Amino acid sequence: MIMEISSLQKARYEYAPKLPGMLRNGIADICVVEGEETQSVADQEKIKELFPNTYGKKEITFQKGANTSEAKKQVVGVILSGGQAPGGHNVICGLYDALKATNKENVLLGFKNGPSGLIEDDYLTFDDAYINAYRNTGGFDIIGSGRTKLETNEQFAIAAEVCKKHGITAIVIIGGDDSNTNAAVLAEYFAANNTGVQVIGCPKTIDGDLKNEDIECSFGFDTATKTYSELIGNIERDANSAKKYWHFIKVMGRSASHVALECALETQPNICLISEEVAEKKMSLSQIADYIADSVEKRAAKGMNFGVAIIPEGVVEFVPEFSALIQEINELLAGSKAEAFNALATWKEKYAFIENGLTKASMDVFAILPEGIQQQLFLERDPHGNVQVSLIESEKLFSALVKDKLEERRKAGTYNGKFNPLHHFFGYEGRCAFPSNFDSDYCYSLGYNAFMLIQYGYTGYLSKISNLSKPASEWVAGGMPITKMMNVERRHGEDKPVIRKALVELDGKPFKFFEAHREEWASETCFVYPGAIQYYGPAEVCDITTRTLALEQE
Ligand code: FBP
Repeated sequence: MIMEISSLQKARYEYAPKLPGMLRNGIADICVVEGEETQSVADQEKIKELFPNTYGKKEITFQKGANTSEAKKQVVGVILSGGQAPGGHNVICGLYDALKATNKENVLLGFKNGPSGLIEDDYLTFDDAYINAYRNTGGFDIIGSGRTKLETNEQFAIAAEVCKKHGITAIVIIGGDDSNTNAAVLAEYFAANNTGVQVIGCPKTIDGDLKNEDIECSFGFDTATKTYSELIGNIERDANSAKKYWHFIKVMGRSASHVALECALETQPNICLISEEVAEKKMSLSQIADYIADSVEKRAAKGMNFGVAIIPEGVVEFVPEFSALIQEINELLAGSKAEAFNALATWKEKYAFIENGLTKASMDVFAILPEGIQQQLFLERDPHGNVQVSLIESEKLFSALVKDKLEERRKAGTYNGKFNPLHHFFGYEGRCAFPSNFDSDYCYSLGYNAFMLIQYGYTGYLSKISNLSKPASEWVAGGMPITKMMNVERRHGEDKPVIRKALVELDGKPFKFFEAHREEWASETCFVYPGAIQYYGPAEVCDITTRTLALEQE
C-alpha cells in the first residue's frame, strides 16, 4: 500500500528543529556542571526511605566543554505513555539522532503501545527510513501509546529480564506525572538490583499539569492550546457575525484548568471557568450558573444575545457539592447494590431508589441537574464501579442551568433576551496536531538531551530544557532527579510517592491577568482570533510560545 502524505507533512519532514545552543555540536562538545544535591518537595524522610539509591542526587546542567562521558555502545528502549501530545514523535527523533551521532553502533528500540510493550517484549528497531517518516509530525502512532502502569515488582522483574535479553542500557519513558512517577520507581528498582539499566523521563501532557520550578512546561501544551484557541477564535468570529448563539465549549484537561486558562488568554471569551477558583471559593452549581447568567443578561441588555463560555473538562469535580454527590452515588451503587438498581425497569423507579439513598443535600443537587446528566451519572461507570466524571457533559449541564436561571430572571422582569446555546468539546482535535515550531523544537531537544543524560550515566532523571520563553539558542539543557518533584499522596486508600500535580495557581501571573480583565470580557465583545498555527514565516508569528509561559516568565 502506498501511503499518501499531505504537502504540509512533506514540508515538515524537512524542518530542522532548533536545539539549545549548548547541544548543537553533540556529545563531543558537552560537559556536565553538577549543582546542589536535591530534596523532594515534601515528605523528604519518606521519599528518601523509598528511593535509597536515587534520592538526593544533584541537579545537572550541560554546557559546552570537553566530553568526559564513557564511550560504550548504548542500546536504548523508548516508551510512549498515556494520552497523545503533539511532539512525541520528535522526542524519539531527537533521541535517535543524538544516539546515532554519538556512535553509529548504538541502537534504539521502540516498545509498542505503551509500557505494556516492555513487559510483553513487543518492540521494533528504529532505522533512518522509519524515523524520517515521522519527523515533526503529530500523533503517537510511531510506536503507539497505552495507559498500563509499570508499578509492581513482578512487572519490574520482567522488565529487567527483557532489558537483559536485548542488552538494553537505558529506558526512556515519555509520559505525564504518573508515568514519570513510575519511571522513578523503575529507576530505583533497576539501581537496587544492579541491573545497570538507566531510566530517563520526558515531561509530556497537553494538560500542562506536569510543571514545577524546574520543568517550565510539559510538551504538547503549546500545540494543543493553539489548536483549541484557533477553533475557539473561529467560533467567536462566527458568534460575532451571526449574533444569535451562546457557545459552551468544554476543553480537555482532566483535572487542572491550564488548558482553559491559556485558551482564555488567547481568545478573550466572555466566560472561562477555572476549576481551581471554583474549589477555592467553594462555589455551588447554582452560583456558577448565576455567574454565567449575569454575563448573558448584561450582554442581552446591550442587544448582544451571543457569547462564548469556556468550561474546563474537570470542573464538576471541583464543585464541592457535586463531588459529595458523586461520592454518595458511588456508595449507593457499591457492590451488589448496582444489580438491584439496574434491575429496576423505569427511570421513575430508579429515581425513587436514588431519592431514598441520597442525603437531602445531595438530592437537592441531583434534582437541579438536567435529566440527561442525571442518567449519565448512573450509566457511565469505570472498572472500579465509579462514576466517570470526565465523561459528564458539563458544557450541556451549565447551559441548562443557565437557561433555568434566565427563565427565573425573565419572570422577575430583569431579563428579556434570547438564549440559544450550542455545545462543543475540544480535546482529541488537539492532541495529535502537527507540533508547532515550539513543540517541534522543544520535543526534539528533550529527546536529544535525554540521550546526553544517558551517555553521562544518569538515572532517575527527567530531561530538562529551560529558559523556554527565549529563543531556542538560549535554552538551557540539563536534568533533574525525579524524586525532587515527589511527595506522598493518598491514592486508592494507600500512601504513595507521586510527582506533585501542578494546578492553576490563583496567585500566579496568568490567572491574575485573566482576573484583571474578565469583567470587561464578560460584558463587552473583546474576542481575539488567533488563527491557525503557522509553521513558516516570521519568528514573531511562528515561534511564539504560550501566553501562560510568557506571563510566568515575565
Ligand atoms: P495524559 O495525562 O496521559 O497526558 O492525558 C491527558 C488527557 O489528554 C486528558 O486531557 C484527558 O482527560 C484524557 O487524556 C483522555 O484520556 P483518553 O485518551 O484515555 O480518552
